[in-house]
Amino acid sequence: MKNEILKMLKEKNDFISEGEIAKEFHMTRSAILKYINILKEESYDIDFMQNKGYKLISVPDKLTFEEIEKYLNTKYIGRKIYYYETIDSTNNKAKELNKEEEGTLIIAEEQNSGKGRLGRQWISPKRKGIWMSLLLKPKVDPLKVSKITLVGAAAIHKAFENMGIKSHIKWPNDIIINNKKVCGILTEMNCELNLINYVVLGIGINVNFDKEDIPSDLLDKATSLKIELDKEISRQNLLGNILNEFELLYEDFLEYNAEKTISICKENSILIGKDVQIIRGNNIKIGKAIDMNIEGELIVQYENGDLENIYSGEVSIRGLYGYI
Ligand code: BT5
Repeated sequence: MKNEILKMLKEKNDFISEGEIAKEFHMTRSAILKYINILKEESYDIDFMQNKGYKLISVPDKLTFEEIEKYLNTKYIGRKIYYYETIDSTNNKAKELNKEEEGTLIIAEEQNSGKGRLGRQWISPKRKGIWMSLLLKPKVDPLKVSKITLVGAAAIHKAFENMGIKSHIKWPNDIIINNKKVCGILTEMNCELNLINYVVLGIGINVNFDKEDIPSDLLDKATSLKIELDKEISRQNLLGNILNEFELLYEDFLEYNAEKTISICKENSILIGKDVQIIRGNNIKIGKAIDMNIEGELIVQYENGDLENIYSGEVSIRGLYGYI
């Protein structure tokens, strides 16, 4: 009922009398007041005037379904959202919720054990970023799952572009602005032989970080949209945009082997054409990234002319002179 009252206040965008609300929802004035107070506790700013009623003044900067719905035009991606103020890791929660339907989104304002790849830590301060995981159930060969990371990267790149933000994709799981990482992706899968039970696509985006939010040891390689653009970015609008772009590219992945994703990742790659280090544990080789194939593998050429197709997940790629 609280959400219905909120919807009514939003639609009216002006004062609305207690009588009108009471009539619409068949409730008493004290019941209305109870729900208004709950909304206020959730940081909705609601004005009240004796002879005019209630008016919604402002909504909180929260990534709840109610607040992003107006930006969404998806069929199933993000249509059900589990929202948390604080959580250990949205990827862990998504795994717990694996029986939910495809497209369910787990989102938190803050993670206290955010995870990167290979057990690395992902810093996720409160309300400064988008920390989310999508539950997916693609009916494809498990070998194709690494491509979903690229679908996520391409969707984020496009959403940034829609909002006038220029970025590059660092194969396979980073988005880069001005040579620093603004977003990382962690894809995890649960499968049996050739059947996928579920995939969790975890996305972390540094949106409104200030420099002080970045630990000193990451300052040379991490950044945020706010730092690079010198203004706050609406997380709600950005999240809606990402989910919209993701659904289109995910459908292309399911039907057409992700042709659109591959071309976005190729055209906006920060690695192709550059000398790179290919790091497998303690083994480091130097080569040049020359292309990406339709399977989403990075093609590297070594000094002796040999070519290698690199499958995402098996290696780390670094530029020769620093992070990129
Ligand atoms: C990644 O790992 O880039 C994947 C990050 C995925 C995070 C999301 S948030 C929602 C979901 N729930 C989770 O628990 N995780 C996912 P990797 O390529 O391994 O990069 C990790 C490295 O990036 C760390 O070792 C740090 O050096 C650096 N790092 C940590 N936090 C960062 C941040 N907020 N921004 C940029 N770099 C960061």
